[in-house]
Amino acid sequence: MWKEIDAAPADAILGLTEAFKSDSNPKKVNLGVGVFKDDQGTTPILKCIKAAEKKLVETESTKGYLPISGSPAYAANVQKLLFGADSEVIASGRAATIHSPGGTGALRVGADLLKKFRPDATLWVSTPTWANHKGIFTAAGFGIGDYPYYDPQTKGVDFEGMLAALENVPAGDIVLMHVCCHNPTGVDLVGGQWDQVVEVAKAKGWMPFLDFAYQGFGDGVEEDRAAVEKFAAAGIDFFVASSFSKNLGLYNERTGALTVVSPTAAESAVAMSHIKTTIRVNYSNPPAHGGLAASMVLDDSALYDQWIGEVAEMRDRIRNMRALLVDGLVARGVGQDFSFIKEQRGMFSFSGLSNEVVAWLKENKAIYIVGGGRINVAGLTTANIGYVCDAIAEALKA
Ligand code: PLP
Ligand code: TYF
Repeated sequence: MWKEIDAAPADAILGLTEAFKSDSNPKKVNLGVGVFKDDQGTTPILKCIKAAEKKLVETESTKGYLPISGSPAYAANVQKLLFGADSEVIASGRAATIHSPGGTGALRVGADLLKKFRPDATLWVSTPTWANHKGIFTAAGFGIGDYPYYDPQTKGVDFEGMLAALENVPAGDIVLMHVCCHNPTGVDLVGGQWDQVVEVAKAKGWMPFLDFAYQGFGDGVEEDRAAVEKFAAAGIDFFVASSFSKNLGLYNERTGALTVVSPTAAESAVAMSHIKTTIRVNYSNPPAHGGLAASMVLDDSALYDQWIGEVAEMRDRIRNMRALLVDGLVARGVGQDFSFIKEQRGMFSFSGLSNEVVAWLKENKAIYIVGGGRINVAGLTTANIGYVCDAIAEALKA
């Protein structure tokens, strides 16, 4: 059946990894795909996860199916992490959480669910956003709109433009927002700005859909959830897609969650019933291993403390590489100001490097950067930082 059909284009980010793998240059550096790497350039299994997995092997007694929504203990742990253990949302039972296959799965289940009850809604995304956001919601049948977000002039958030656009989003539409460590720009809203966004959501009646893929990579696991707590306190409907891919390093275990918050527990029960029917006709029930391991870490105070330390280590390493990159460029006499890279948060830096420079670095130096100039800062190591700084300095002079 495929004779007459053109091949689909490779994913812009994952395709870059394929090209990187087949590059024979021994100096090659992958600053493309957003996975954490340690200073040895490997994506490690966290020590807390290794310990949990050891226990799991000893205690696990079945590979029988999980419920459609995943393990209830996992859902309870996710809620504690999202809202804080003492949250009113948890006490009043107005959040419904399911274990999804990664944050991507959470976004897709949420999108399919919304399509049933808001079939004519538009999905609004930031300019720019993670490319897969548009793909996921388009696949679910939504039209896409965009709101201003990144201002290349200030290298910060165009908050005025964003707020003005959100004021005009019709009631019933859906607005996707990154809770922290915005992908690809690395710039986030600050506390008071979130208060204003919450007020607009409440007044205008659109549905906030929060993407929370990097909890702990900004300022800390608890600090990073401040925006989620603000939406929770507003008593409105909203969705959260969260993920343990990055902060627990569980990338290939597909460990995420969709949480649907409603004004009342009764509504929440109705929401859960429809989430389950949405999942049943998709993947039926989630894989177990990642959720069990995550839950074990979150339930055990020693493992939890170890995890908090490991997240801090990842966060600090990325910050350190930001500083080495900026200082390395200054030391090589690069006139362009890159100091903003130190202020950006999370794994990514919107570097301001042009597509020409990005192409030159790939062609001539085997340094792989996503089009648009997004750098995965975690791809930098003390071993390759000198090479990368030399190359960027040369590219900017070329
Ligand atoms: N959302 C954003 C903004 C991301 O950057 C990612 C991963 O890179 C995800 C969601 C989902 O990741 P996963 O499906 O691996 O949990
Ligand atoms: O680098 C990024 O922005 C992501 C990373 O299944 C990613 O695209 C890769 C694979 C995947 C989900 C996210």
